[in-house]
Amino acid sequence: MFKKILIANRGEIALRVLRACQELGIKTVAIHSEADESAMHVRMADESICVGPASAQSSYLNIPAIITAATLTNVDGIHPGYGFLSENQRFAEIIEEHNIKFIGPHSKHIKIMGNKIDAKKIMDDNGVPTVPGLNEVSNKSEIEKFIKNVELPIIVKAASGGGGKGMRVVLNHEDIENAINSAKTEAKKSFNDDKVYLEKFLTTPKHIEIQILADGYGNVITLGERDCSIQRKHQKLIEESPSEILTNEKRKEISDLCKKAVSSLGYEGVGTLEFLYENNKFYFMEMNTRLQVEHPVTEMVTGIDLVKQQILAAAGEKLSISQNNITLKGHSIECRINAEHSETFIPSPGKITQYHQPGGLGVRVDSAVYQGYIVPPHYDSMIGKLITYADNRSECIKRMKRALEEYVIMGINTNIQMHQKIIMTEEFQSGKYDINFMSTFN
Ligand code: MV4
Repeated sequence: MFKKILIANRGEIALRVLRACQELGIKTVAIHSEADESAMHVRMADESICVGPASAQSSYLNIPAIITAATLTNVDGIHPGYGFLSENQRFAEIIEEHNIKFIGPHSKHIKIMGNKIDAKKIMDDNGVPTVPGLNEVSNKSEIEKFIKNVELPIIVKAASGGGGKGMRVVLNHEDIENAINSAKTEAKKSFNDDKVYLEKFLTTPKHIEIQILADGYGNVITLGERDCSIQRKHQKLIEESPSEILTNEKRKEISDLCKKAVSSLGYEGVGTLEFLYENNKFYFMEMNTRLQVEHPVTEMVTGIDLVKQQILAAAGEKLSISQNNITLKGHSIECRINAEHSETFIPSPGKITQYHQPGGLGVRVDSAVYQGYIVPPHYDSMIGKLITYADNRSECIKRMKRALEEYVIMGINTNIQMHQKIIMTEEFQSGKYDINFMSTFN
C-alpha cells in the first residue's frame, strides 16, 4: 500500500482525494500555486509545497516542478485528480520513470483514448456500438458516400479533441469543405493535431456515461450510468444517477458490453465510457481515463468510495467488490456550483464574505471554499458540488430544491438560482430532457 501520495490538483477534488487517503492511512502532499497559499487543500494535507506562480501553466501544469516536489517529499504515488495533467500521457510516463505510481491507467491507455478515432475503433472492434462515422476525410467521393449513407446533418470532430473545440455541425452540403477546413485549423491550434473525422450528427440525444472500475488482475465491474445531458458550452451543470429513461435491460446490456471491452483492453483503474443515447440506442463517443467531476452521484447510489477503490487498484490490490455486490439503490443528483454571473455566465472571482452550506440527511457538499476565502481568477469557476441522495428521484429533487435554498454564498455571483430554476422545469422533472435543454432554457 502507498505510504505517501502527492495530489497534483487543487480545489474540491484535492480535498476529495485527501479524505480518501486519510481513511486509508496514507500521508498526503499538497502542491499549490502562489495564488493558493491559503487554500483548503494546502491546510488539510500533511505537507505542502509551492510549485510555481499563479497561472495554471506555471504551477498545476508544470511537470518538472511537480516531479521535483514528488522527489523532494519522497512520495510513492501521484494522484492527478481531474483536468490539469490527469489525461496527459507524458506526465504518466515521467512519473513511472521516477519509480512513482501514477494513480490512473497505464500511459498507453491514456494515449489510445486521447485519440478519439483510435478509441472508437477499439470499442467498435470489441463490440461496443459507436456513432456511425468516417475517419478519412481527404477523399470527396468517400465523404459523399458516407453522407448518402447516414444523411445530413453530420458533425466534424477533432481526433485529439474534447470540450467542443474543433467541432463543426454541417447542415448543408455546400458547407462541408469549409467546416472540415476550419475544424482542422482550430484543431491544429488547440491540440497541435489537425486530424479530424466525421460522424452522423444526432439531433436530440442524451449524454449518458458508464462508470467502470478495473484492477490489475483482469477484474472489471461497472457501476451504472450517469445522465449528464444538462450542459452548456460543453460544461456539465447537472448530473444524475440512475438515468430516469433507462430500463434495467438496457442498463445491463450496455454495461456488459463496456465491461467486456475494457477487460479485453487490459485497462486498469476507474474509467468512463461516454455515449450519446437516442431512440433507445447507445452510441459510444469517447472514453475518459480519469476520475470525473460527477463521480459522487455514482458513489451515492452504489455506496462505493470510487477514490478509495481507485487508489487500492493502483496499489496493486485485487478488487474486493464483485459485480453481484453492485446494486443501484435510490437516486442522486449533482449540481455544479460555479462562481459566475447568473445571466452572462462570466466568471465572478472574489471574496466570499458570507458562507453557509446546506446539510442534513442525503446532502453532500464537495467544496474547498470557506467564509473569507478569495476565489482566484486564474482557474476554473467551479467552486463546489452540491449532491443530494434520496430513495427515489422525486424525493431527490425536493431535497436538492431545499438544499439550494439553504445554500448561502455572498460576495460573489453564483449559479445557485439557475439550478433552482432548472430543477423546477417540467422537462427536468420528467427526466426526459436531452443535450439541447440549456439552449432553450432561460
Ligand atoms: C455529438 C453530438 C451529436 N452527434 N456527436 C461531443 C463533445 C461534447 N462536448 C459535445 N459533443 C457532441 N457530439 C454526434 N455524433 C452532440 C454533441 C453535443 C453538442 C454538439 C454541438 C453543440 C452543442 C453540443 C452540446 C452537447 C453535445
